[in-house]
Amino acid sequence: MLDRISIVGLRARGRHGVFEHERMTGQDFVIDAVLWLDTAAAAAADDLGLTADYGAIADRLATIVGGEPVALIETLADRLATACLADPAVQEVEVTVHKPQAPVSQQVADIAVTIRRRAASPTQPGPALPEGDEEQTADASAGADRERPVVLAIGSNLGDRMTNLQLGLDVLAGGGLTLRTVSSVYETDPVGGEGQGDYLNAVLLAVSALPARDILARCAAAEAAAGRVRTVRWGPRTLDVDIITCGDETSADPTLTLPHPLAHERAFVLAPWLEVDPHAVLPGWGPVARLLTATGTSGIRRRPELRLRLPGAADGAGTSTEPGPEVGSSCK
Ligand code: A4P
Ligand code: MG
Repeated sequence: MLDRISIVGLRARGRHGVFEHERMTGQDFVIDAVLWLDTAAAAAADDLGLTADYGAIADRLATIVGGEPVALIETLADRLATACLADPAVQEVEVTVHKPQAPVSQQVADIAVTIRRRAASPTQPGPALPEGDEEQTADASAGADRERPVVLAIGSNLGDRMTNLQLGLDVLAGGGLTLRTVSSVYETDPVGGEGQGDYLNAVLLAVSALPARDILARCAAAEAAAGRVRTVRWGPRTLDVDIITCGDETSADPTLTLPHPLAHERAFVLAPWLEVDPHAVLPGWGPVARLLTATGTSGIRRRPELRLRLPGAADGAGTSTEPGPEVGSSCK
């Protein structure tokens, strides 16, 4: 028998809908989310870390409502449910999206859609591993009981790129993955995939005792919350989250290759990583400073005026929205 935490009447402005005027002017959406989870351990220890942090979840929901517009409230509800399930304590969720100002010809008090979703496993939703990967999975989980440094790279080149990146941080944080440092944001020329727009990239330093595959599941949940749909390899995306390193773990599994197989040649990973860790070493490849000298930094522009906020950080530095014209300084 599970317990319930309810978030009721969260109001946020969004631009969701099929009509042009809905995209232009926006309207209020009201969200209810019921989270099913076991709160017994948290209650016994009186420890927030053992339950769902409803404040953090409410922040994520508001970010999604205010973020990339979608046509259907069904789609919005699905993204909100995914964000709730990214908290590993949450086993099941019911999300209601109210659209009281929906443009319908009859006079109505409210239009709402309610969906119910369950975590893929008792603890964490995540991508399924291919058949026959059990042995590899066991390897990837080795050492899971001790905390180790994790380096993540995030990138976006579709929609409101800063909102997508911030949402990525918000969904990734917590539940066993502690974000410690976020680099500056870099505007970068797209690598691979013709005819797509520039990316915003950043690197996150984190620590975690989670098995690498659980961290990958959190990456997938963050991508899903930002509305990522996998279409073209190396194609444009609202949010891409890659694990660059997970301690000194190595894996050749295509589902989770560690270190990331292309990190050594990607200036859009190396430059922000070097910024936050001048002594960084990419296992198997050597010092990041040397790798960056080899790749060079053309096509990489630091955007100091764009700032990402570590979830829970009390420094008051909010997410900067993207100003219109390009004003970023060149990266050496
Ligand atoms: N996967 C395996 N290892 C990892 C890992 N270490 N971290 C698997 C994350 N995922 C890993 O990724 C495909 C599969 O890789 C996943 O199912 C996961 O199980 P994807 O994100 O679905 O597909 P993708 O991103 O289109 O392909 P790929 O090969 O992962 O591309 P990348 O390496 O993510 O590169 N240019 C600029 N300037 N900035 C960018 O951020 N990003 C890309 C995407 C291309 N060009 C870019 C940028
Ligand atoms: Mg990727």
